[in-house]
Amino acid sequence: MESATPTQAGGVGASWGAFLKSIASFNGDLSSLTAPPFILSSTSLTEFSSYWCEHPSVFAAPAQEPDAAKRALLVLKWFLTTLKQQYASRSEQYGNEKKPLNPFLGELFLGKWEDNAGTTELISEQVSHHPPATAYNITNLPSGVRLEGYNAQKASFSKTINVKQIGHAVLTVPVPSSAEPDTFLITLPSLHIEGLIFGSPFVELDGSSYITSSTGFTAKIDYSGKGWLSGKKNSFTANLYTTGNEKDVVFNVSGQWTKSFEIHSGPAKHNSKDNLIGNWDPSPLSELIIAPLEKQHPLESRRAWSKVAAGISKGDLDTVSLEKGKIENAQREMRAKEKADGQTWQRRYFSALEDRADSVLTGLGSAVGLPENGDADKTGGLWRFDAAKSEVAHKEPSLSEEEAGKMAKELLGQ
Ligand code: HC3
Repeated sequence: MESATPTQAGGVGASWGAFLKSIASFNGDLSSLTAPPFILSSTSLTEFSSYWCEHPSVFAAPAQEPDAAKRALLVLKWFLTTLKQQYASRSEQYGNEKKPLNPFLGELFLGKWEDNAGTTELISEQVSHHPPATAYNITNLPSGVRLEGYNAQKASFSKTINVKQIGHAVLTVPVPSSAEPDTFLITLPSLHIEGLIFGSPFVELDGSSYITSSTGFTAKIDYSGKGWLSGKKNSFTANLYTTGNEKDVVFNVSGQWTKSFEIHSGPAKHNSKDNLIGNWDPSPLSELIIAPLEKQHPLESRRAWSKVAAGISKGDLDTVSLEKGKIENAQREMRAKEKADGQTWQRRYFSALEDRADSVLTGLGSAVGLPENGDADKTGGLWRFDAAKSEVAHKEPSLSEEEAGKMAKELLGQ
């Protein structure tokens, strides 16, 4: 993969310098960031939801565990194994994190994994455009383990781009021989971009994030990077304790989220070979299966952005801006039409909880510092998977070519 070094040919050095100047004064909305052409990615942010489940058997494993503390540990382990994919997979070797495509409202990314964990389904939908927010639902069918969530980003500039993630995820785990599932509320880590000045951007996580369970366990994960004098990049330490009592550490996990980590029982101060109970070394990923372009719904990400993506991969910037412009204009016109008709865009798989309390946030939010409204004001709503809508979408006959063409013209200008 190419590296975004400022020494690349074609006056890239100059445009990188201009980019660095422009980010020093941007307004916090990452979608408004104008990046130089060589740093544009042809992957939309709706695709990033798949990073949550590239090891489906690790995702499903907690459903086999009858003990609540060990189940919470398996959930923590799964969460930690997703970090490499989420934050480092796009720039593993050289530091070439690019600017993803800004999803349009209603954009979909659908897929499934088929492996020794059975079938795991992914639904990702852009549920809000201003502010931009993506919602997702992932279900492992045999175990019934299900993750749903939504996220948005708020950026600021201080030495580099700092990104606060807004939103959360909820993991529901059926419990062996119990009618009540275990519910886990998950917060999202903050991140910043490193290597910006050298033209080789990559993500480093910072601060802390949390996972709290309905059975009374909380994990706090502290992230740190390579300092000037000490430390390894992508490091973390995590403590799993009984909720409300941070000193009562049942398990601790430490290592590098891009490499490997070790799990010990009890607090870290007692770590030795004797209380080492497990470890993780990155293992092969399960491949996400997505429909071929011609079988996809017109709003599915890869189909909708295919002309833009082709332009990006050929370095044909005229095509990129022409095709992007078509989508943006069609979307603008659609929103104006909806406004004139007093209508709103109907999300296909998710609904915003209007004036209704969300039981997960009400019950568990305070343990991890999440407000009961799920930051709905910053994400266009408190989004939850809508099983009834999903059933309708599943039963809908696929669109004829003519219908698909009409929809693509109307919504995407194509
Ligand atoms: C900040 C980010 C866009 C958002 C990405 C998120 C937070 C999206 C949700 C996923 O679950 C996790 C995730 C991982 C990476 C985050 C991206 C890293 C860089 C990108 C910026 C918009 C790009 C900035 C441009 C440049 C050239 C400096 O890299």
